[in-house]
Amino acid sequence: MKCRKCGQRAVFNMRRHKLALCAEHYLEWFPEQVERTIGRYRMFTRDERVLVAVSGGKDSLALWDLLLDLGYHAEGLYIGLGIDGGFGYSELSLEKIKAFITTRPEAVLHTVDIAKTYGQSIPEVAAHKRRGRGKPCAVCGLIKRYVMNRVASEGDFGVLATGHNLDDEAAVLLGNTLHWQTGYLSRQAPVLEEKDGLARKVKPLCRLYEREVAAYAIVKGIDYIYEECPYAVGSTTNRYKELLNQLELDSPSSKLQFYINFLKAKEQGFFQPAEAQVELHPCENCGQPTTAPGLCTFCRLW
Ligand code: Q46
Ligand code: ZN
Ligand code: ZN
Repeated sequence: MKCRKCGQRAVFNMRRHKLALCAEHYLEWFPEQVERTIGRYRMFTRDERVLVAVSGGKDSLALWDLLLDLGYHAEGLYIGLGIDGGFGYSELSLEKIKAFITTRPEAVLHTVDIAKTYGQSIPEVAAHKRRGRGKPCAVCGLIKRYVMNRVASEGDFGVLATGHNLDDEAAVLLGNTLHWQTGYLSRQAPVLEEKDGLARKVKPLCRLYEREVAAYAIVKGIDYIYEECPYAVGSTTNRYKELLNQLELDSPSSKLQFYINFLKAKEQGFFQPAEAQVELHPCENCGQPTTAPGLCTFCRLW
């Protein structure tokens, strides 16, 4: 297959666009797509400070690398979860991030190790709390959200960016739709605006397929951790991803259409947020915004 732009040998073929590109032109095409998404949803400008949540995986490292290339002020945040999974998942993730920043001397990395900061790793907290019994994802999600918001507010970052790609978003959308989670549907978006001290949350890769992000990371020479978090293996979200992959195989672009048409429906007024918007106030212990009276869910957990 030949590159549509220059006729050289193509390294990557995107069925959904009927577009094959060589390495050089793929490295041009991909950032253009991300830049377009950032502009289309007014995610942030070059004057804003962006905190990128990095896990050591392809999506977050590709995103960070790309934002630096595009001239954005993007600093990284790594949260050490203390997850082993028999192969040192958390340690390996941090190693990949450290290797990445040696290739980008301008990159600033913030790290928060959960066990060192709060006394217990994610699997340890999960084992002791009703909320996390059996599966630590519930406590993990809560803790990550809290730490991201805290670092963003302490470091004066107005924007928090995550590496969620189209496959992630489409899988979450499928889950929310199957259960008609109207509250979640009203909040699922490429941008969640800032509110009462909580940073704006953005997903600049939300219109790009997972395999497109992986191809970008590989062509760009970014070394990332291939293994998923051991607790993600066999998760419902992964099952939804498999279903959507099947669908995509039979009819290319269906994943993208599913997500994009959902966003269009939202713009037209479907999935309105519930009337009574809950007020946020500072937690009595840590000062972070919360809807819960008294202590926030994070402080209550510990
Ligand atoms: S929530 Fe669950 Fe993830 Fe935390 S424990 Fe791993 S899989 S990292 S996105
Ligand atoms: Zn080319
Ligand atoms: Zn608190």
